[in-house]
Amino acid sequence: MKDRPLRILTAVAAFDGHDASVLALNRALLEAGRALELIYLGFNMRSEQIALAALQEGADAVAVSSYNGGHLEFFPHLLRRLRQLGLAETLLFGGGGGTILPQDEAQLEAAGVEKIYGPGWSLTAAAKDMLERTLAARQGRPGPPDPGQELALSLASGPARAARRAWAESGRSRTLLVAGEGGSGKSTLIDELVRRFLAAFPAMRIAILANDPTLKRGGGETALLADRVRMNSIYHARVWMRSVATGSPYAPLSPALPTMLDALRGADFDLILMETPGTGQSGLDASALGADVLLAVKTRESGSGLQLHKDQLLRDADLVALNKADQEGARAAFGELQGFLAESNPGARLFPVIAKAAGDPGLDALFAALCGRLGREPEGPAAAAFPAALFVLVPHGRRAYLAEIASNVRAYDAWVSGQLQQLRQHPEDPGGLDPACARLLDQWPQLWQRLSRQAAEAQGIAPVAETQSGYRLPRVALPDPRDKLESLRFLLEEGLPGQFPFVTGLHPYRHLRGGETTRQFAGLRGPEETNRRLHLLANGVARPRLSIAFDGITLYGADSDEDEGSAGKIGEGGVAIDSWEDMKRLLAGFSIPEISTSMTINGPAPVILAMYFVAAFEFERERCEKEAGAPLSEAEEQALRKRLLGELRGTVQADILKEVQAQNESIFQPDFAIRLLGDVQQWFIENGVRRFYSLSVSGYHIGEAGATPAQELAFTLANGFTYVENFLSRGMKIDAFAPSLSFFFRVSHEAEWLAFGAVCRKIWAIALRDRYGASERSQHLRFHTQTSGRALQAQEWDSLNPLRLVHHALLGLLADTNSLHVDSADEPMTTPSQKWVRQAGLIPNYLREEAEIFLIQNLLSGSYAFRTLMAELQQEILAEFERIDALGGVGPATELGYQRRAIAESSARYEAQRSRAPGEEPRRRIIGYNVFELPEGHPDKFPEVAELARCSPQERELQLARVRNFKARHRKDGPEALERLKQVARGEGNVFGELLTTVRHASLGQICGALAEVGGRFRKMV
Ligand code: B12
Repeated sequence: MKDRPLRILTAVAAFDGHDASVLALNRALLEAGRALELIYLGFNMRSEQIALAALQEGADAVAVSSYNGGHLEFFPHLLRRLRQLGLAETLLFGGGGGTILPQDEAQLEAAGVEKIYGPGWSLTAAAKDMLERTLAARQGRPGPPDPGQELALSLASGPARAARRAWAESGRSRTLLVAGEGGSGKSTLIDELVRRFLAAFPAMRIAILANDPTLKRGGGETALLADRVRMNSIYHARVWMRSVATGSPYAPLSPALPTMLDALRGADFDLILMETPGTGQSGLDASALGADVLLAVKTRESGSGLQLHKDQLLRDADLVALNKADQEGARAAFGELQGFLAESNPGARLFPVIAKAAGDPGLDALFAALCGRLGREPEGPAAAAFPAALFVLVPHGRRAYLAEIASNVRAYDAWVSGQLQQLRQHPEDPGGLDPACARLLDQWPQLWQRLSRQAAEAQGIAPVAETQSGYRLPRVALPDPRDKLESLRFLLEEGLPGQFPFVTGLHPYRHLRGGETTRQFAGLRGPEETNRRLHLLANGVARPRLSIAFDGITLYGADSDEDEGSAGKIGEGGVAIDSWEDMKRLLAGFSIPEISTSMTINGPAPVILAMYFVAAFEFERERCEKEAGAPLSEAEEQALRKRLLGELRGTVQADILKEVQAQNESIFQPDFAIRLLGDVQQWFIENGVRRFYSLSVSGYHIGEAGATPAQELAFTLANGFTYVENFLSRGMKIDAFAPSLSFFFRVSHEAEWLAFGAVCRKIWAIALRDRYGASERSQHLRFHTQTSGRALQAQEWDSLNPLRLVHHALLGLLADTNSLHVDSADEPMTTPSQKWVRQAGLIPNYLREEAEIFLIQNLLSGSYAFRTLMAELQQEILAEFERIDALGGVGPATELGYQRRAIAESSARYEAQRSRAPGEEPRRRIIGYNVFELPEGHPDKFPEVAELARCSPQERELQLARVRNFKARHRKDGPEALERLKQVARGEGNVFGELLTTVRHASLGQICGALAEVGGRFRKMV
């Protein structure tokens, strides 16, 4: 008999979305050549949830990655929870790159963690080691080989029995089989049904058996069991879920299912839901399972009438759900299904549902009918109405926007080469040129003269800069006007700085001093400590540009006191903000109208932004009252508010699409989250907020999650165009919002970074001009750049990372970025300490003030290498636009997980390339990491980190006390404010407008909880 495959459960720790390593680890485990069933839980998993899943899944080992700090508290808490559930023998593995220091590693292993894999381990080696350790541990205690018997045993275990005793209701188990193709949304639908069952029947006990296929890969038979990722409702005392592998590649269902069903029935579950694997279920015989109700899940892709006639499941089904009913074409599919069922299975009932939406009426109707069939409640209304279109990200008529933009850009290039060809063929007769080109050429000699002087003088800048050796360099290097062909090429392909297509930059002349471009990311410990860091960074800077990092708890819209096991994460990796009062502490001592503040916050962005606005207002009010020596009248307050709104400057990231695709900080159902974002922008327009960017469309996180440069740029620009389409569809005018959009990219070691700024500015400008008819200001693509953190290494970080940083910063400046953050050399281990922040902050100043090349603004103009790279990168980006277009645009592609998969594949490739297999040449050479390395144990290999930015227990206690105190003070007014907010969110009102009041009465966690009740919680994706 075959040995039972190992069952390993992987997850990312609570309030942590760093899943790049665990996703690549999953792949390495599945490719390691062993029989394995891998259960993946997803990111942001609390220790209670992980331990419960380990119990229910019968896991031999649990592997958790933790990057957002607090590991010294989190892992021991998880170990305690595992032991409490009787899982003392389940091995616990961990990793978190350089953030888990060698001394932490030793401490955690001494506390009972089997092994922490530090930055010296490649993922392939870590996976192999984990499997060997797990196998060795299991050999000492072989369990029953049959998964059904094993499930029965775990159900009979102490903790499971104790839980069952607490369950009140008993009766006959009913079984519901949910069948449908892969991608039809079965897991989402099951989760929504479970949520409704739990709410409607307070004593009902539910078990779920989710089947997934076993595949042959990497020399072993393995299964990736990831249904838990999609499910939010299963971590509940009355729910037991087991992920089941089919056991062999061609089996439609696990042969152990009947024994498993018996075990669950024996354990008195009231309702057992079985989910079929979806793919490869051609041989599925549902009748063998004796289900009481068969629910078939279909989508518009389920096929035409002919296909339907071949589908036995549809003939047997009691209920049929047409999921994703909001998609174009679903109505027609509904009609076909209706016709088929009327003819072939008249007893079945059909429901159009949108499982992803919160409180979908179609799903409510299906639920009512299901209750009826399970003998619980009368059936609902006989007919289920087809839903009116819900939230529409991009209207159907404009769905081809990305393909159209790609052709706009290609058309521009074709027009340029046509013009150049014309001039090449008739150099003396430019009359055949487009009149605009002829004019450009005509004016060029004078413009050339003027550019060297007047434009520069207008900005108080000398047009010519002198080097220390006495060379007189032009600030903008331009082609000789006598060379007409080259002049026209330059003007059309690159443009003068400040002129379409803005390849050489948005502004005619850039200031020489470097201070303007820096915007260092800061956030550590409590609000006061971060405030001190912000003052340090702003010291001596005329108009400080702050950039705030929030801790994991804040990023997930929770309160510091929400989860005991994650208390160690308070103030780690960013500042802890629970209420508007914390925001005020954070900004103390700054003159708000004089600063510009960038906030890296996404899911809870509207709430944090409202806190910022309220804190800013309170500061100004206090200042005015102090000056006047009296409280402000209502009219004065109004006037102050109006003035301040026009003055507030900054950016809030708020880019939900890239959260779903890469950074994993979504907290609401994406459609609802994007509506909130639109509310902010609408409110800005209506209330004269002109200097605050409501959205920073971010590629950085896509890149750091593992995307190639071209993927990062393409996905990000595509996201940007999607927001444009969405805002237009809400009736906003392009020139009212386009200038408020900004972008955020990474720079790293790949050659493509030499051309990224130029290509992105060009694509944006052409699209905004030619497709959207936008003004010149709207055609400007403004972006912030940050050097890549993932390119930095823990090995010899103090001497080697600075080399990388200077190179990356150089590329950022060559791209004429509008602002730049240079990472610190100690980035792989901790929030940057002061010494390394200073070094990082001064790198751009070194490049622009001490080094001389940046005296010339358009250093790359005319270079063959630059132009070749531009052409290649542009081609790759446009091809990616077309791939996304073929999937229906950014919204549908994101829902399908296209970008996530593409990023994860590139990320795993990157890790494999940098992996150091003994005796093999690495495919990606990284100095000091896989080539030119110091020997193991060398004192300089992992230099000590002198200053760790970790929150002290006292600071944590202070934060906990503050949030508890805030909630206590608002016990009465808080609930009323939250109720009002929910009303606005349910209706058509502007949620941001209401939030400006709500934040004065409720904490971040309370507000996000209330909004999630209305809009639905985010459902993770693999
Ligand atoms: C990539 C990255 C991101 C990406 C994450 C994308 C994603 N989907 O994963 C983005 C840009 C989105 C991001 C965001 C943030 N990040 Co970040 N991020 C990193 C970075 C650069 C690399 C981490 C990584 O994934 N490396 C790739 C892996 C494969 O390699 P590795 O880390 O060397 O790990 C090796 C081994 O340890 C082992 N391993 C790792 N994990 C595990 C797990 C198991 C079970 C096993 C067996 C092995 C194993 O495998 C690797 C093999 O070589 C680090 C800094 C750094 N250079 O390490 C910061 C870092 C982890 N981030 C940090 C922070 C603070 C954040 C933010 C909170 C910032 C903010 N306030 O907004 C956000 C939070 C995001 C979130 N949702 O939680 C801090 C954490 C600081 C701390 N703990 O004190 C770091 C250290 C940077 C810094 N110095 O500030 N980040």
